[in-house]
Amino acid sequence: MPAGFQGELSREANTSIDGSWAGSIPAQYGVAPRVRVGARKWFNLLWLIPIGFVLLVVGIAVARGIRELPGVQAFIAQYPGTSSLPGDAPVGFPAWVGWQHFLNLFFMIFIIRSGWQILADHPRLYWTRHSGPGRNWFRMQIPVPADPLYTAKQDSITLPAGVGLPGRRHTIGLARWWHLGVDTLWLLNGLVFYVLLFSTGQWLRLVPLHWDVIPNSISVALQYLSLDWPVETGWTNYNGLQLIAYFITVFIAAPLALITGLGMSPALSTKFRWISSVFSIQVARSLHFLVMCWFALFIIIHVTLVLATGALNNLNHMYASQNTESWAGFWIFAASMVVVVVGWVAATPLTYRYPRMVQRVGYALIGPAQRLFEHIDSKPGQYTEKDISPYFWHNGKYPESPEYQRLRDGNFANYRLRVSGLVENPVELDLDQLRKLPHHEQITQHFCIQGWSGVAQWGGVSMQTIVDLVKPNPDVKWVIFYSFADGSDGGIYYDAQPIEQMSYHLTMLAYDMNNETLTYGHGAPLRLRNEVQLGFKMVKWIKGIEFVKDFSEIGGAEGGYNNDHEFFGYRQSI
Ligand SMILES: Nc1nc2c(c(=O)[nH]1)N[C@H]1C(S)=C(S)[C@@H](COP(=O)(O)O)O[C@H]1N2
Ligand SMILES: [Mo]
Repeated sequence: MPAGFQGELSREANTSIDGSWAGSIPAQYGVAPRVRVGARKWFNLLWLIPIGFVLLVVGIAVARGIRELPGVQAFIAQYPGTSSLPGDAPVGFPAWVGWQHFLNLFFMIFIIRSGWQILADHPRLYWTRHSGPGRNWFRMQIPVPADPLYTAKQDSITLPAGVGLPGRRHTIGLARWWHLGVDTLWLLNGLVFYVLLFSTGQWLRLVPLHWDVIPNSISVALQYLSLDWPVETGWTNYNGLQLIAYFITVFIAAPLALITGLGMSPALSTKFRWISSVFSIQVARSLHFLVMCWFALFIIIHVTLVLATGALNNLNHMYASQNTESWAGFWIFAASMVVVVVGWVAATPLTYRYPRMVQRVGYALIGPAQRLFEHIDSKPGQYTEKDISPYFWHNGKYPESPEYQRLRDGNFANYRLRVSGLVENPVELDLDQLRKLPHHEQITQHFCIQGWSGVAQWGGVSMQTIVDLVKPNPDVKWVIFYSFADGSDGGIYYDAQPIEQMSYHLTMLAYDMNNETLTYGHGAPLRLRNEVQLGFKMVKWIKGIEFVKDFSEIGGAEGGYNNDHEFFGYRQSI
């Protein structure tokens, strides 16, 4: 049994979620979503509701008026709404379309709700990787307070009950298991859809094949707006507007959701440098949000029109694979809605009651991809000094122990980093000794699980140097980093890192940041950097390092404080 800091750990791992969640973090509701116009004016998006209503009324009046014009009537007669289809295009909807349509909508509910929860953990969007105050173009939170030690965790907000998944403030860990787990199912469903679409010829009905789709869709828009609706031919041939909307949804929005999602992975961004330099995590995140807006808008308009333009017939198409006016499709649709509502209502209480189960299922689905990306060992050099962010968020719980306070008061002259465990040569190093070891420097980007980012220059010692110094036994699999600071539920903060990653080019202990001594807020005197992982794995205020076989005896046995207590996972390359 390696000697270490285990007595200072909380031995607990949360198994349910209640009022004591995340250090009894109180609810905090933020502000209604707003978008920046110009340099400092903010537009409250709730205004879109009345504005949209007025625009709709005006649009209807205008459309009704101009439909009287002979030129417009001639235009509509020439372009009634549909382009002609090739003779061999299939007619009607096979049953698989109905199944896929249902699964798609069922999965989307959990994906969108958990996506909102993830956004609520850092309720701001940016177009630049320097996600500092004043740089956001969208926010659901007040401007960043002046307090220099304000943390991103303090900035997180609560969503109204039933909206976010799971719902409570700062439940991003579990929201991510929902989001990433159901995403894999949604992508699989989408893959099957693509394969069937192209192997059955159904794609002919979903891809615009003639330019006349443009005048046709203008004509259809006019017809819808004037409330004198186009003839429904959905069973055989979508009208121009349907065609464009479905095409964008299936062939542009869905792939973009995947690509922008991957664009937020720390591991991938160190590998695909060119693309991540141009399209930073924040561009990916903003676009990911806009894709969600497209889906939400599409769902609202699609459902409205399905129900308003011959509901029974439309529901028969999708739910009963028949082109009739019977009630068959309606009843299947109604039953499917019961499933949707039960799923919607049950998801939150289920998550609070069985969070580890939600995590296990989520990890079973997305874990293979996360483990795959962890093999990416990138070299330094992606960023230069001019890329350093002027503002770097603080996060986590600051150290309060008298032990730390004494060391800090003495300018860390009495600080000793204790490196122990299953090693040939355990060492204790003071800061002078650390500074005498071969110097390692890197300029890298930080990816917090909450979604903010920043570039900084880190100076210190490569972890490889420490490994060479202490010579771990061959059976060491994990390296535990212990902090002077407690976590939010008590017991010191710690994290387990895979031994392989200790030899990566971008894994280091930093004592300098941006050419100055590491500050208190950012982890003085020593913190970890491991750039294939999300920020929560990078322990600040390190007091000791221990090499072990496994982490089943350590803390709550989940491989890190944030996994013991907040379900963040123990390997997070995405
Ligand atoms: N000891 C300790 N280390 C910690 C945390 C913490 O709460 N306690 N938070 C982590 C999280 S979530 C992030 S994003 C980074 C933030 O580092 P920064 O404050 O330098 O930006 O530190 C990580 N290291
Ligand atoms: Mo974080």
